[in-house]
Amino acid sequence: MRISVGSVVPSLFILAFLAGCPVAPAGAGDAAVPDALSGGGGEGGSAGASGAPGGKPLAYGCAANAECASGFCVDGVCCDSACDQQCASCGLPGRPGYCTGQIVGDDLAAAMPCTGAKTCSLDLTSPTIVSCRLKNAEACTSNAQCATNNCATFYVDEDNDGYGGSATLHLCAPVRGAAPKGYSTIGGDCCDVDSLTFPGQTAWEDYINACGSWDYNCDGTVETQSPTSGAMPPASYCGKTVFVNTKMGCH
Ligand SMILES: [Ca+2]
Ligand SMILES: [Ca+2]
Repeated sequence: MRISVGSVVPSLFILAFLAGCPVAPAGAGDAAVPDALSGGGGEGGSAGASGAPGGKPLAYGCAANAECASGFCVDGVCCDSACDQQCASCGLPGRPGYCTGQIVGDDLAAAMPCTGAKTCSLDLTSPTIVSCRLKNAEACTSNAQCATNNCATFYVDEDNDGYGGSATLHLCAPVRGAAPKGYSTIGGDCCDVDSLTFPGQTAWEDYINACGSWDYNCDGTVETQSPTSGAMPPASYCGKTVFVNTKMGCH
């Protein structure tokens, strides 16, 4: 039995989503499901549709194909097909006995298991409906590769001030998910080795930062005295030229 998507997908998709019930998959990953899969004998044995099936109806518990009237024992229940496509299951809640697309979790019982770095998911960007894609924290280059449909950019935050510098990492992540330890979702840190220098910093320091700059708030402007109190660097900086040829004043 072929699992098709066809014109019923939109309504099935909505119903399944509301009920927490998966919808029919288009096939193994992004590939079509071959008709020949339906005669393949499932997981529990070799009796198959052409053998001498037992009498158990769909959804009844089983350990071998021969126990089922359908000839297919899949995921521990008598199934309406071999159901060995990637991200398809016959044991999902609400649909036992019927081969159904699996939109969450690993699929270990498939001709091409979906596990390890990947997991089953809804593919909102293509008509495939279900597909095997990268788990969270796996490196990615595009949203479509991720089970969450989100390939996030994280910025290396070396000084742990909440703002990352120019170095980035792209990982699959939940939408608006938190950054891994050592990273930030916000970039723009012009001195990522000084935790007192970051975008939006309002506290002015009377000493040059670890990058040799007086641009303490990363706005591209050098502040050689406090914009609020007018305080200036200590006398030890008097007359010295620091950062982009800015000669410090004396006081
Ligand atoms: Ca930082
Ligand atoms: Ca500045």
